[in-house]
Amino acid sequence: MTEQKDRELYYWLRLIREYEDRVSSLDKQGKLMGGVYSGKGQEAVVVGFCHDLRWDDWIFPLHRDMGAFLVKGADPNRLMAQIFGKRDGFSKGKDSYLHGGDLENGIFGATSMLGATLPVAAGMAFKFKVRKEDRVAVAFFGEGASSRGDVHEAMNFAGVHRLPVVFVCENNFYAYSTPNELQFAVDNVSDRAAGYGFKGEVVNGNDLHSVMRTAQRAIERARKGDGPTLVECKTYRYHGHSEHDRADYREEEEVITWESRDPLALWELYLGKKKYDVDAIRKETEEKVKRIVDEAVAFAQESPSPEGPEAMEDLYAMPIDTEAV
Ligand SMILES: Cc1ncc(C[n+]2csc(CCOP(=O)(O)OP(=O)(O)O)c2C)c(N)n1
Repeated sequence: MTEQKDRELYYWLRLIREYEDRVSSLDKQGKLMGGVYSGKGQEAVVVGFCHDLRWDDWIFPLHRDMGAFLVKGADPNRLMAQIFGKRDGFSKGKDSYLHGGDLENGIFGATSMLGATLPVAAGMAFKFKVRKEDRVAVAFFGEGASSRGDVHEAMNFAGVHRLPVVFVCENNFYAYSTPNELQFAVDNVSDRAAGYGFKGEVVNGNDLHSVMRTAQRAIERARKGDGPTLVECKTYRYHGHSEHDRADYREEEEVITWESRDPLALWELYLGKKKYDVDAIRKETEEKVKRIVDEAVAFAQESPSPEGPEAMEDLYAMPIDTEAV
């Protein structure tokens, strides 16, 4: 990898970390609208899968994937306005962060109904195939969502039609408080891929190199018409399910063990082995991401709140004018 790319990937990891930390602290100050589901600890998954996508590919993030928005090209200012529930956000202040997609950048909003975006991703991939476009859909979901029926339906449909879609399971070992052993009876969620007729892979989701290698293979496979892949990334969320969850269903030793496999620390170790001046890179990057997040917060705070009547706007698609078609 070139030095430029090494640094760029570090920048994305750091930006997401800074953004997540700031959002958590703003939430504690009661300044935000809706729940906050921190993805701190899972940054390498979204960087690995979104970094090398094309602008015209689509992603379907899960509720914890704020970082995926940033890497896929969402404007940090508008994203923060979305999180504040302001008019400059993607859904113009009508909804919390969670449900606002950035359609101009190929980002579909998450749904409260877990797993419900996977059939949409399969549908999008079906459209790419019908139109003979070499575009790819990447659908993220948690291991908890993997127990849902529509996740099965989406994967089965994608397998039958060999659709250009990558299913990315972020297995952070707990669905709220439900541990893996009460969630599924197979060893790995990715084992299920065999039942749909495509490849399943397990990857260390905290190791950006492994994630990127696997992501590139899966995306390439989809792009050249060789069908879907199910990739399971084993990772860990540092915070509770949401900011109000103290997560005392987890042992402290377990949390510490995972924190010692931090994706950013691992990447710094790699940068050091390449003989770069890690302290200087960290300082420079931290300053840069702090500036970006400061600006995003200022922008969101200054953005107006929507007026009451605006609640009635943008609710329905305009009917097609059949005369004009
Ligand atoms: C169909 C459905 N069931 C339950 C919930 C409540 N719920 C919201 S998030 C969550 C945990 C999800 O776990 P997972 O899919 O593993 O993703 P994670 O939060 O761990 O990233 C639950 C149970 C929901 N939103 N939708």
